[in-house]
Parts: sequence; C-alpha cells; structure tokens
Amino acid sequence: MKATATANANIALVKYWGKRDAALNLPARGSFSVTLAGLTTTTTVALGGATDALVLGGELAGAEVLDKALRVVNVVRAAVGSTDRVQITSANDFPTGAGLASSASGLAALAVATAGAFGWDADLQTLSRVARIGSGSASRSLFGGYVEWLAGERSDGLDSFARPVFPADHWDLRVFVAVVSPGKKAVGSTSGMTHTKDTSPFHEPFLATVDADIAAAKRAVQDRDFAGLGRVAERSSLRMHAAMQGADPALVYLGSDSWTVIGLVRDLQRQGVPVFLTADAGPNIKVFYLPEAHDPVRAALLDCPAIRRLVAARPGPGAQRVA
Ligand code: 2P0
Repeated sequence: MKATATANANIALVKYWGKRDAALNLPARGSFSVTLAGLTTTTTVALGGATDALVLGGELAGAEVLDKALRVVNVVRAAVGSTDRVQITSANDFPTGAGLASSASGLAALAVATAGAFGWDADLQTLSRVARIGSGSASRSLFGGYVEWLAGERSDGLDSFARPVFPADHWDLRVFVAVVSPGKKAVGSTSGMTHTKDTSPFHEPFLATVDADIAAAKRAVQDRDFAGLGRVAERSSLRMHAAMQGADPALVYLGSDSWTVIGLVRDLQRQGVPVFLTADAGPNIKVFYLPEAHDPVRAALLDCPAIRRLVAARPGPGAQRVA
C-alpha cells in the first residue's frame, strides 16, 4: 500500500530531441546516456485519499506536473485494475528545471514506487516503458551505468524501452555539472521538441546523425576511448542545439555564461586535459573528464565567474525500491 524508490538523473551522450508519437513519448531516434550517482530523486507513493496528489520538494505540485506523474500512475492502475488514489511525495537533492533532467530521475523513481505500492510485479524493462510515458529520458534512469534507449518501431510503443549496455563500474568517468543559472528553463523539453520538429529545417539532418553516433559512442565506451567519446558527445549536443536554434522563432537554451564555460573547456582541451562537454535543454554545461584530470578541471571551473555552483557526479546505479 506504500512504497519508496530512488532513481538518479542521467545525461545523454547522444541526444534525444524529437518524438514520433507525443502521446506515448515515442522518440524519433534512440539515445545513449550515462546514469549518475549523486543526483537523486526519492519518491514515496501511498495508496488512499479522495484525490491524487503530488508534493514535490515540500510544495503541492500544480496541474501540469501532476498530469505528467499521473501518466505513469494511470498505466500501473490499469495494469492491476485498481481505482485507488495516490499520495505522492517526491524530493530531489539537486536543483529542478535547470537542464539537470529532474524529470528523468523523478519519473523513473515514480514508476518503481507506484508499481511497489500497487503490488505490481513488473520487470525493469516494463518499468522503463512505463517511465517513458511520463518523460522520455526517464526510461533511461531505470538502469545504472551506460544505457541505450531504443526508439522502436511499433505504434503501441512496446518495443521502445531502455536497456543497460555497460555497468557503472565499466569506466570511471567523472562529470561536473557547471550550474550557470539555477532558474527554471523558459521552454520545456516537450514543447521545445515539437516546436523544433515543426519549424526547424535542421531537425531532420540532426536526426539523420543519431544512429551512427549511438554506434560510435557505444564503441568508444567499450574501448574506454575518451577522445572518441568526447567527439561524439560534443557533436551530438551541439548539433541538437543547432537544430533548436534553427527553429522559428529560434529556441536558444545556451546563454553567454554557457559559452564562457564552453570556451573554458576548449582551452583545457588545447592544453591536453582529458575533458569534454555536453549541454541539454538548459544553459548549464556538463563537463566530463577522466579521474586523473580532477584537480586541473576543478580548479579551472572554480575560477570561472560564470559558474555559480559545481555539482560533482560519476556513473551510478539505476532505480531501486528502498522501502
Ligand atoms: C536527452 N533531453 O536525451 C535530451 C537532450 C534534453 C536534451 O530528454 O518530453 O524530459 O518528457 O520526453 O525526456 C529532456 O526531455 O522530454 C531530454 P519528454 P524529456 O536527455
């Protein structure tokens, strides 16, 4: 009747930006990500009450956030044939809405906690599909380490779920999230993707690069080829931003502080420091590096006035039920 689950954020190394079906969150192409330790959502679902309710970070959530959560809850309710209402409490240990993919960890934790509360014995692949219906990137946070989300071909979405490719301990990559703006982003991912698809002449060309980039990224991770992975991850992210910026009106998530950090990473690369960057639907820059480069990367980022906060992370576990 009550269950608690945790899930971690993930960062895409090859980006998802476009849907073939918005109602079921079926992506136009696959994507490839790493699940992180240290960027965690903890969610409790209890059955009962007169109406469904969600308390997020101590505050009652509005209709839009609740509706997203109920997409997941309704799938579970239908699967077990229940009409019970749910009381959801959820908290992140990192800032929401700033390109740190809180919806990924949030809806992954929710899928596991809801299944637990309703006593639904679903496997991780099924829960990945259910989390996907809440938010696409959440499908990937079910699994730890290096993860691929399959686009699938079916219109019912039964073949679109994530699967683990390499475990977290396969390769000890490190990442700093360089927070330049902790505020909520102006345009959410869902509407941003639709707008890009509808108006950007660069969207189809971006999508055409994704399959080959996923194959190249998987090879680079398998071989622990840092320079190779960096090349793929940077081009995937910056081509995604090119597609967004080609929308009409343009969708611009990167600001002047973002570009300052991008320039800093470029300088470090020129000095031979093993480091690469990626950026999502927000202004913050994620800086990946090898453990031996920790001191110079940290010093350079701490010294940068554009950065307000550094959040350190590394590959970590998938979603799990904790109570
Ligand atoms: C990703 N992003 O692959 C891409 C890169 C942001 C930029 O997945 O509409 O919250 O709920 O499926 O998953 C963020 O979008 O969007 C995202 P919906 P989601 O990580």
